[in-house]
Amino acid sequence: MVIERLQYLRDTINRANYLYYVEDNPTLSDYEYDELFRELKRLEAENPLFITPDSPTQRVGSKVQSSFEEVKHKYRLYSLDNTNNEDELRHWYKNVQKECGDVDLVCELKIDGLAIALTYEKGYFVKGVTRGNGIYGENITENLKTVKAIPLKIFKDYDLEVRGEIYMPKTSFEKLNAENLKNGEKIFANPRNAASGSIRQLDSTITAKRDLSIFVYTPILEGIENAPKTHYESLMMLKDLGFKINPNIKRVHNIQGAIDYIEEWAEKRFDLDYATDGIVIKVDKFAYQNELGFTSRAPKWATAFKFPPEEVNTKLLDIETNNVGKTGAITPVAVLEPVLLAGSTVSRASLHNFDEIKRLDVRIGDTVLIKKAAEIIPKVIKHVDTDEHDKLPVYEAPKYCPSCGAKLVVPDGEVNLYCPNTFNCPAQAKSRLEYWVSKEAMDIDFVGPNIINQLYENNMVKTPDDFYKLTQQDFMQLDLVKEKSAYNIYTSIQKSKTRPLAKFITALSIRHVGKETADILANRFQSLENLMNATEENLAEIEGIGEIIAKSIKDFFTQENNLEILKNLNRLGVLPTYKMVVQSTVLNSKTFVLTGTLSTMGRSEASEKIKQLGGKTSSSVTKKTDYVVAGEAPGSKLTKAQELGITILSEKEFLEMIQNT
Ligand code: 1X8
Repeated sequence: MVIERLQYLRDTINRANYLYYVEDNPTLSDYEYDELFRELKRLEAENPLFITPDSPTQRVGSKVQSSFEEVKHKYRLYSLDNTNNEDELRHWYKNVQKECGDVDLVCELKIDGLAIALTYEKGYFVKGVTRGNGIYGENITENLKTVKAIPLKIFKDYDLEVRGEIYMPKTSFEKLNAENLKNGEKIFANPRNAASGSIRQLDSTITAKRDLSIFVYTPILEGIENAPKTHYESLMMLKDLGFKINPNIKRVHNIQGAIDYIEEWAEKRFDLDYATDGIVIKVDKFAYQNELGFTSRAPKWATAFKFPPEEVNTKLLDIETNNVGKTGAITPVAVLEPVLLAGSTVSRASLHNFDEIKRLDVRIGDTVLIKKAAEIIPKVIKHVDTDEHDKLPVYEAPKYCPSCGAKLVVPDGEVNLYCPNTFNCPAQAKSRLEYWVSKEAMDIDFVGPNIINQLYENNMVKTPDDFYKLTQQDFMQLDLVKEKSAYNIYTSIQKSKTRPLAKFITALSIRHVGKETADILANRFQSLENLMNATEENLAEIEGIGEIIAKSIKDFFTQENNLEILKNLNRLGVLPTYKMVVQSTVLNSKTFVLTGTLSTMGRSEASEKIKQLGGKTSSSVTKKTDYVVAGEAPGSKLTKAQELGITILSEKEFLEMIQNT
């Protein structure tokens, strides 16, 4: 009796969920739904042995995890090649035709969300994993169970893997941000980030409160009896199994059909309640797909047309100049009348530097065109020629530092304005101190902008050497710092005393001396003393360091207050270390470029190994590159290397090379 009632309640609620979240066709009132749900919860509490994995009560989230387990995908998730012009698209189809003749294509919207793989066993949802790098992903099963459009049980008892895209509807994204703003919580930049942040919550009860949905677009048909023979039919199969597929799919007979589809959706996509960033085009027949096969990173039987980055006009309200960086550079920021751009509200944009403002003749009060490429901060492209523009005063760059009032300078050959006051400028000093503790530099944990601000305002730390004068007791004077965190702060500062020389040089925030240059300097001079004694000529001769950098370094080491800080650091026991680089005959002075994902180590680990063995790494392929190491899904760097005839190493070859030395 109870068993039957439980079965009835589960089925009724699951059916209502399906109609509401998949078919978008509500049947029960909220009240009726809640009544049934409460009864189910009560009966399950009384009969816990009868709780089934597909019960709707399993969707509320429960587990708090400390991290997500990394899992290897059973079937690799490939990337999609993409293009943003019609000619390339026609070219892609020509290549298809060469192999298969005229073929039908399926056009689908490209959803701007998060790719995931769902595994079903005997019809039950058992595992959900993020795409990750396509080979490894994170197990987010508990969180995915809270997404109501994902069936916990499908209509056939298949063992099946499907791929799809998790997304947050635009309206839910706006609502979430409005609420978070009210509660002083995190504001997401766009629906994609909101979806990603929500589905990667370690506490699944938080995920359960977020409105997430999914479109499923690919089944893995291995082992399915009487499996469909075309992609289009496989989408129909997914629909029949209870999955939510995108309704705007279309089968066309040639590339013109696909181009018409792209044109149709170029504007219509803005009326949808989910973000799309392109159109996916796939060869329909699996027999043809198999004939075409894959490149190392993507199927040849599919491609994506990416919509061009969006542009929009808005008003330039102000140009903010109070941002003083660690090198003293003042970066102008455009303050804009808020506008919606590519799915997020934009109220600030980059103006790069004052030269750019002059070049664009951007004036406060102008209507400006702003543009956003995927994931990048929006940027001001130009002013719009209006009658007002001519009446507005030409923008004048500031002359004095907004923080300390010093006269700003433009060093020779530069476009940026700099405050020359280093540690005597409060804003610059804080930026420098923040950089000192950062991962890239001295890597001091537990000291963030808030602690630095307090230390600075209380006159406890004005320059980096001051960090090393403080005791655990000193830190306990700070707001919200108790004994334990004071201890953590103190020990991580002490631990940083013996950082490698390269990190120490990086931490000094010498203009033009970032991580890469600091590496070169550390390897060349091997001690701070040697570096300080180098002449400008010595420096300028080093490969990778020109006259401008040499001058900047020399300037830094001639300034009295810098020398004072360095002397104090030394006296306080901050003694950077230098480990001789093991010279490898094979790797010595060779330049490597890494592309794609390595399965045995991260990119920074690989870089580190190359450097330890005397090689160098670079981020772009040029004639000077000696080796390109191609991991999984390598990008355009591989193509470039092939064009230039540069030796390409597989991961295995690379490992052999470093192991043999
Ligand atoms: C990525 C996506 C695909 C589809 C939709 N949205 C995406 N973001 C689709 O096929 N309908 S396919 C895909 C991929 O293969 N990387």
